[in-house]
Amino acid sequence: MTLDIHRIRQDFPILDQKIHGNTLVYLDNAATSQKPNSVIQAITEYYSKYNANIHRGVHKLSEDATLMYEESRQKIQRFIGAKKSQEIVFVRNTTEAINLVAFTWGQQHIKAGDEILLTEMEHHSNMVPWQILAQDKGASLRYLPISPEGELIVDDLDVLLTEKTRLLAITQMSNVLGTINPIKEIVNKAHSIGAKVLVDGAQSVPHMPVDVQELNCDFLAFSGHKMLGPTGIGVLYAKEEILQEMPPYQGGGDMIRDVTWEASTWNDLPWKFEAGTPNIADVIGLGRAVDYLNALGMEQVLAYEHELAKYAINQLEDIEGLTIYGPMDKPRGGLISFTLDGIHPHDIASILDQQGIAIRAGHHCAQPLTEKLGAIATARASFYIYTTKDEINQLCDSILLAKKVFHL
Ligand code: C6P
Repeated sequence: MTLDIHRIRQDFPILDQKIHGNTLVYLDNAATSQKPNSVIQAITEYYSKYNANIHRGVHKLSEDATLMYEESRQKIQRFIGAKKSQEIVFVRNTTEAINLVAFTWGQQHIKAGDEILLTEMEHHSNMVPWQILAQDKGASLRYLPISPEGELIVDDLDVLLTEKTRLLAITQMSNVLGTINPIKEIVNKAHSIGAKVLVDGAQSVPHMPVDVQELNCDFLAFSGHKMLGPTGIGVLYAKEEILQEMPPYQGGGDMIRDVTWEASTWNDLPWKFEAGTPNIADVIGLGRAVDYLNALGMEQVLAYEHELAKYAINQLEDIEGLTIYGPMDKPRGGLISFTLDGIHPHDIASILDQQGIAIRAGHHCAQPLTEKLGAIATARASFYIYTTKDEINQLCDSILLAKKVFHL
């Protein structure tokens, strides 16, 4: 089954509008995706029909809200192949999920002299929390390098994974290069020396099948807003035995079992990590986003994005003075970062905006990587299930127009 893109587009009301007089071409999906009607409706329905706090009331509205909230958790459990729904913790986004691990598991397990291994293609969200932790504990950070083609030099793990390595924190898909990393092989190597592995799934979970049991990763972090869901909701997956041992991240309502004047005991998983009234509406919205993706099939989503990336590379390669970053002849995520001789990426993005085309320009929260690529910034076009080849043609035409504007 192939995706019916024109049918899919009808589910996304935002796409049907003019920007500066031109039909919107939304190519900033790696930053955040658009939302289908079903997700928007799920949120409206919650607020208009059964808005109530969860896990507290015995009244009907509270029971309904609790049911829907916990049902979303089960949908997400199945979506990523987790063993139990207790392993799914709701947080705000990928960033919060990683911080949660750094400030709980990390505080517990990282000590002076330990090493945390990252890669050169990490987003700031998978660097800065580890920098803070390492500085606090007197641990050190090491980085698995990338090749000139924008792929991890996996063989270097044999040197970089040492008996001091406690954690490897790695992205499954680069938000700058589009590289898809061989996580399973990397997890096996890290586990063989006793290190835990955190996978940043911000760019992978929305775009490809991800099965945590198959990957055997210890932690997986991802955001709802990049996978058709609302903003303000994200997920931390962790193996049950690890979550059991981790101390809570925040204290307050819902995460406790018993409280006395002196001390408290903790609720069962996963609520031990969900202090206070959670983001009920957006959890329900995320559940609906998962339904939408399941109906399409993640294999199909991945195949379509591979096709789009290949098509875009073929078109963009023909533009003189344009440099594409990341693997060129391998299946890669549906995003392309590029620079154009003589025009700053921000100027490209501004000119494209005038044509109704939304792309992102900058370091994409991966400043060290962008510097390593020898660029101050890149322009990035990122695709999703509603992107058409015609939109990629428009992107290329507008880049040619930008060259004309700059007399290049
Ligand atoms: N990257 C981009 O335009 P949050 O902001 O917490 O939802 O996601 C953070 C994050 C973590 N890891 C990776 C690989 C990411 O790509 C992102 C978000 C966006 O590339 C916003 S900077």
